[in-house]
Amino acid sequence: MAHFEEVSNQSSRHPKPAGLVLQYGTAGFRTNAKQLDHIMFRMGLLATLRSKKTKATIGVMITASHNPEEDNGVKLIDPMGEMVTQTWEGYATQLANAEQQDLLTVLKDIIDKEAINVSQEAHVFLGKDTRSSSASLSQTVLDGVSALGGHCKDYGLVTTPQLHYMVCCQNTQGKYGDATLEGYYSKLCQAFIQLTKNASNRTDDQKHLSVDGANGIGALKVREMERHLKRELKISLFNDGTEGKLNHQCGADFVKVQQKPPTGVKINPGERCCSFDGDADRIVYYYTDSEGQFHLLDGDKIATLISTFLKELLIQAGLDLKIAVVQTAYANGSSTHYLEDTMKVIVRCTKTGVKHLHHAAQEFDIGVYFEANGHGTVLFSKAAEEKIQQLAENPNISDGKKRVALLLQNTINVINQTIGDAISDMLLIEAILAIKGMTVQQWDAIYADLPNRQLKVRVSDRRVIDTTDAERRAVSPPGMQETIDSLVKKYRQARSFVRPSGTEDVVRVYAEAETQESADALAHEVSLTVY
Ligand code: NG1
Ligand code: ZN
Repeated sequence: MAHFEEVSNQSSRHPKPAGLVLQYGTAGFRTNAKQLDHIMFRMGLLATLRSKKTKATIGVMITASHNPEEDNGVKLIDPMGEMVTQTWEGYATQLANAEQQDLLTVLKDIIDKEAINVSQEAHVFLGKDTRSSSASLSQTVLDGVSALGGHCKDYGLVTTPQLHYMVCCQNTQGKYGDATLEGYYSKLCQAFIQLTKNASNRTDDQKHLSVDGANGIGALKVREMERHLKRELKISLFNDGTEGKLNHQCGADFVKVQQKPPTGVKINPGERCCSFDGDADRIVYYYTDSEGQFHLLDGDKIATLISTFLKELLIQAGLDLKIAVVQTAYANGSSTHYLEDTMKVIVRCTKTGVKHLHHAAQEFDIGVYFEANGHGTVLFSKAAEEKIQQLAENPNISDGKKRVALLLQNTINVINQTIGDAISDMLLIEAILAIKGMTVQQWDAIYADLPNRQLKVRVSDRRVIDTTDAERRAVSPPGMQETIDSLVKKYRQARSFVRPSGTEDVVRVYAEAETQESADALAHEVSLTVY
């Protein structure tokens, strides 16, 4: 077949280093950028096949998120803007690891297994972050797409969630919005401005927010968006990439893991600040108090704020919709208690990785999902959106209920439901704080986090650790969980678990306890049991 000759010719320009084995992990392929050229070519091929199979547009995003600038990565986006399915993650790994001479065989195997009509048209949307390696790697994806006769629209520099959004808009024929950056900014910002009309007398201080752009793509996109905000949100942007290094001593991951403010941000006591990560799909908030003490408001606090707001609106609207919060093992124990015992919302715990949270959230009318690190969004079922629309259009309801229905509609519109999105989450949080007339301190005071610590341990083979119960318990190596259990018993309000990372060659240790000293000591002791 003509295409295969072209694939064969082109692939010799993007050879695989013999013996190199990489795996499509939680966030796609991710490693040092120098090892990724052949991967990009092959993911261009695979995205084209996925498009032929689904008869829809598929996304390819080049980023390594919060990892260092020297790394890069790639992930595929399925038609509705969600992560690619598990079977295709498997194909991605097979294709990535095929030695040069076996590439066509593996490709044909996928085509046969999936009964793909190779002459079907294919469309791919491509995006990249600001890493220095991203430009040439994205050219290589283009080579892969064209080798199989696919069409590629290159969006250039975009955040990961922006590309997810474009793919969803394209495949829903514009029902979700226009598949353009202008369309994205105007949908989100118009909804934000409508929401803030429900906030009375906002002062300039309340409209002001400091944003740490992690020296990445999020900073560029915040700048692009600003004029759409019509001064309803005044952003002081720090770490905008003009001086500092991507993710270095800054960004959401740094702030969350180190539990301290990023460098490069001017923080005035009491003022709201937030940090994005390197591809702007995560956000965390924080402030320092008058004593200089740092306060972090992570994904758990964000999920609590959003679910409280939505639950109140549903009660006011008289809508009987089932709302749930989806978390992972990293969720602070205090947040889970607060949500279950005080808020009385359903809480689910899934494995780490947004695809797991996303799927669990889809089971409810409204599913709020957040990883503690600030990656998350809210999903509304079709039925929930319809009920809200019917209420908004009902001529017989009171003005009060009408206002609540419109609030819910604008809340839906400010949210990027395809994936966690720092920009969209920021607008939603800012709108909620404005509407509730709430300061960051009042938000923080909803519940007190249990002190916690996260550590990384380098081991020779992290795969020897196998877990169960949403990664909260280790089933191998034998005896390890029993040791962890006995260590946990030494401390009050303590919890700890270990799991192999899906994105780095490390084992992660998490511990929480009544005091920071206990959490630190427990994390340290548990890390010594990992070998
Ligand atoms: P791993 O490396 O599997 O722990 C990390 C994050 C995930 C998720 C992915 C993808 C933690 C503890 N883990 O996964 O939540 O965001 O990266 O970026 O934050
Ligand atoms: Zn990210």
